[in-house]
Formats: sequence, C-alpha cells, structure tokens
Amino acid sequence: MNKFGNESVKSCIPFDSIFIAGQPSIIGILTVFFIFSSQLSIGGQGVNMATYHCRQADTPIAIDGKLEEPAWQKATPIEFKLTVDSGRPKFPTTARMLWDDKYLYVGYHCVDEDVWATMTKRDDKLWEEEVVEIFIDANGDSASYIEIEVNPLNALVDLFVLNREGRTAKFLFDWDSKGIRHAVYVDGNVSRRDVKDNFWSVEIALPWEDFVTPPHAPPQLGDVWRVNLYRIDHFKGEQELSAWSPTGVPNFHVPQRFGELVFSK
Ligand SMILES: [Ca+2]
Ligand SMILES: [Ca+2]
Ligand SMILES: [Ca+2]
Repeated sequence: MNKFGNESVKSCIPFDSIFIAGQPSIIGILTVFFIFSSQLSIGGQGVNMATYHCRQADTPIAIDGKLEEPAWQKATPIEFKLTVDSGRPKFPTTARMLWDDKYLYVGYHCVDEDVWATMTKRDDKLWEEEVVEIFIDANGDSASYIEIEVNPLNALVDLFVLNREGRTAKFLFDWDSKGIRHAVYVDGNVSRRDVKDNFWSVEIALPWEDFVTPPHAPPQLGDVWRVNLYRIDHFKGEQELSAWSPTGVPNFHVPQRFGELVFSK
C-alpha cells in the first residue's frame, strides 16, 4: 500500500510488490511484463501515440465549471476509453483542452447517473471516490510529472510525481499549484444518492508559471508535452477507470503511455 492507499488503482507497482513473502508473484510478474512489453511496442512500429492539437483560446473562459464559452467550440473533443482494454465506458467522458498566454485549460463533461463525493480538503484521497485527473509531463522525460485531480465537490489534489522506470515512485503532495483555478458544475445532486443525476462538468486553468519542467512556459507553437486525462467512477460497487490514452493496466501512473499534446494555433 502506498500513499495513494489503493494499490489496485493508483500505485506504480513498486519493485518489491513483484514478490509476496519473498516469492515471485505471478500477478506482479505479469503486470511488469505487461508494462514493459507495452513500452517496447510504443518504441516500435504499429502503435499510434494519442495526439491532441491543443488550440489557442481566442476569447476569455470563465472558470465556472460550464464549458459554455465560445472558445470551447474550437477545441476538439476527446472521448475517454476504458483504461485497461480501451473499451467503451458505461459512463462516457468528453474532455477538451485549450491554451492562451496565461493558462492551460482542460474541461471535462462526465455523463453520470450517480454523482457523489464526500471529501473536501486539498490533497485528500479523492481517487478513492469519483474524480477527474490530468497528468502533465511537460519535458516528456517519462519520469516526472504533475498530477491534478478535482472531484464533484470541487476539492483539489495537486502533486509532483517522480516515477522513473524500475524505481519506486515518489508522490510529492506538498507541491501546490499556487495559481490554479478550478470549478465544477453538477447537473444533479452530489449529496443525495437516491436521486438520478445527469452529468458533472469541470473546468481547470493551470498557469504557466506553476509548471516546473517545461522547455518553454508559456509553450511555443509546435512544442509537444506528454499528457494524460483520466476519470474514476464508482457505480453500484463497480469501479470504472477511463482515460484519454489507455494505459493497458489498472494503473494511471504509466507515463510511457501518456498522449502527445501539440501546442497549435
Ligand atoms: Ca466556463
Ligand atoms: Ca458516478
Ligand atoms: Ca498539493
């Protein structure tokens, strides 16, 4: 168990988890093989990296949780897939990204008939409930990235992750984005589980000065960052993990599988 508290979802499969009481664990070996083989296939031919042309917002975006500003119309929608097998989620998620000279913007529209959450504190274990996430590897080293999570109560998790392949990952929760802005709109009722909901939507604006590792901040046209977007939903005891770029395993911390975010006009 690591700081995330839920190894099946969030941990990075530290090396010692390959073994149980000193014996090799079949699941551990298979999981590591799965990740290593998927990394090899990315380096080879035949696997297309998810690519998103992030366009510039021409008009202001009010961070109110509603993706209703004209600027969002310019952003190509991303439909999430199931993280493990790239299948169709029971609860669809559409995400969009934009940028301007001050911020990187990400918006999520989460279809959901039971929107719920209880946690409200910064850096709480939001991933144990319902949440949307963005992981951003601004220098593309597949070893260090920031992680942002927002839940339906607009609680925030922000951390810096050191996750070099073959080493135990470090989750640095004391990293905070000082200038982040985020808001949630819920078409439904977060506190009542007996009422059928429709959706929840999220807007996040991340200021360039809060990024640690990018070659340029703000980025220059044509710069490529590695990014992934995720959602965790829980419905009737079932957990659903979905992603922009599926990782192939029930684990979001696979930076080799992040998509390519290309900064465009
Ligand atoms: Ca808005
Ligand atoms: Ca839900
Ligand atoms: Ca933090």
